[in-house]
Amino acid sequence: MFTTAMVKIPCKNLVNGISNANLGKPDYSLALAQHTRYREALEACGLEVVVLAADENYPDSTFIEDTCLVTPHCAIITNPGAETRRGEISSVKKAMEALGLTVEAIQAPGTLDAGDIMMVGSHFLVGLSLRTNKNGFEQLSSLLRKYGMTAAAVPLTTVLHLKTGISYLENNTLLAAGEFLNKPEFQSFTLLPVDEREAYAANCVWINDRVLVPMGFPETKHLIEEKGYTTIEVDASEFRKLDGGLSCLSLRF
Ligand code: CIR
Repeated sequence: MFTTAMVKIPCKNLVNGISNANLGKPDYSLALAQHTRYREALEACGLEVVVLAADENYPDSTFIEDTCLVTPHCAIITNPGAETRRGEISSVKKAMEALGLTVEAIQAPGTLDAGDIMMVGSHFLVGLSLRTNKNGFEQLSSLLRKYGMTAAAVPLTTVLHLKTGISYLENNTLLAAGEFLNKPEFQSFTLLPVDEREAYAANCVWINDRVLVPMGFPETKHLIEEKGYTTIEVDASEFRKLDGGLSCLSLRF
């Protein structure tokens, strides 16, 4: 069960965030409204939401998930793979310390985006991507070991982050698209295959037996509901324009 979420308000400079989506620039007012609705959805799942102020120095900083992995034993501040995002970590570190969490950190030359990390109980699957390197994975792995947790690496080929293409819905159930459907690492899970046309919806968020699903992907929503979950649709169109999904917009712990 999660009790808390942390989000960071999108800054106006969001429109200049990193993007390979080719979907045009986000509309800032719409992004703000969608972010508010996202916060309300987190609250509807019973979470207390800690809100960090917008920071114009970091266009991508609303994608707070990448900056920290929060485990039941400690918070691990990452070293984001994109240079323009490295400075995002200081406000998150402060906020984690203010909550009284034990804080660890990944150091250069290791790089790690926590969008590459999927938690399955006390085991963490970590995508090796353009953002997360082997050194970052090894540092993470040894930090997790120190607290009695484990990690395994999953080399990625087509997606930005591991959780771009896969979401753990607890109960040994994985929502998966594309390259993840055939990866040996995932064959022991019950796989819910996301249709290629709805690949964006492979990034959903399980919170206390509810699942946040991006708006506009009816087949995936149906697939999840058929398994007995209650879904909450949240429009993420403006964040999608920057390659961001629903999970990227919060830390949940
Ligand atoms: C980036 O390229 O870093 C941002 N525009 C999007 C980050 C999305 N985060 C995530 O998938 N965890």
